[in-house]
Amino acid sequence: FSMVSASNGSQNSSSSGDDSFFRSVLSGMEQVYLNRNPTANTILELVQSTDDNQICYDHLAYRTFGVDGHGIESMSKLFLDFGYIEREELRFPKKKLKALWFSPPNVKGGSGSGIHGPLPRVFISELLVDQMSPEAQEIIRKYTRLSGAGHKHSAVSSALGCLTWPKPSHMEFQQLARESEYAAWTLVNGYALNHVTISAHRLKPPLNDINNLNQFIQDKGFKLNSEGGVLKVSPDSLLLQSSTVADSIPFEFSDGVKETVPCSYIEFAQRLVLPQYKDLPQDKVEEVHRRDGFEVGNADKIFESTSKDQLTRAA
Ligand code: OOG
Ligand code: NI
Repeated sequence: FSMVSASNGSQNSSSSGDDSFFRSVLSGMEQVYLNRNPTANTILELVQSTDDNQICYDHLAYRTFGVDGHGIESMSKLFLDFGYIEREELRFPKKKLKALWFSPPNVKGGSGSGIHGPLPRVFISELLVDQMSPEAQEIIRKYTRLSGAGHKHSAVSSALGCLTWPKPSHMEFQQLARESEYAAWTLVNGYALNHVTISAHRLKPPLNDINNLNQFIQDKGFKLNSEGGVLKVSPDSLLLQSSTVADSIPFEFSDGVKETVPCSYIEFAQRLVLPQYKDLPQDKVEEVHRRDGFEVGNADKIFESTSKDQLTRAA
């Protein structure tokens, strides 16, 4: 009799790959993120140690250059191969960005914390490189060209914490930053995890209310992104988000200049119960009964978590 069954709870279905391998890849990305970003690392520890909270990630986010295969599809491939489904597109014309989000497969298991909990949504954006100035395009295309087939190995790059192209000069970084802080961020951080998002409503009270969580984070001395107000609220008022200001890390440019550059941040999201499920008893409410997806107005402000304005503003 077969000892392995497709329904043994480990979700090793032939169509969506091995869950344990997939989570190991995500875990590598998470490790790079935690090592580089002390704010995110400390906040995760603080929230977890408060009342022995289990952390569920709402989503993971990545940034890319939308040019010659280096865009969203370079990073989405991993997730699609492991059962994720492409959902909606979001447009940010002023920032010259577009994004896609993906929902996770319905796998059982994942009873741990973080990457070992319920699989998160994924939010991947790309810079619309064609719309940039010729000077900016030249810099971006120089590095994506130097990356060769690197975009086919974005997951390896993200999990190892290395770029798929050589380091830029300080001048190139600055020139890009003047036109698009997103572009400059992506040039020095590549496929590194841009942020993880803690699912606020899946924490124990009182931190399951995002306002309490925000207060908790600020009381511990961390700065939240204040763009358009600390709490970002969707028009239907069912998706509430906030985020820290990104940490900075020392970076040595190719010309020897050493300077700190913005790295990653951590986000918090509370998804409220949809109106049609408002009468469900609280212990019957699951993630599927809550507001799904993302919101352009919220996201537009959350992008600013790595901006110079937010990094240099007084606390
Ligand atoms: C993504 C910003 C948007 C969200 O949840 O709406 C976002 C980024 O900074 O790359 O994370
Ligand atoms: Ni996000």
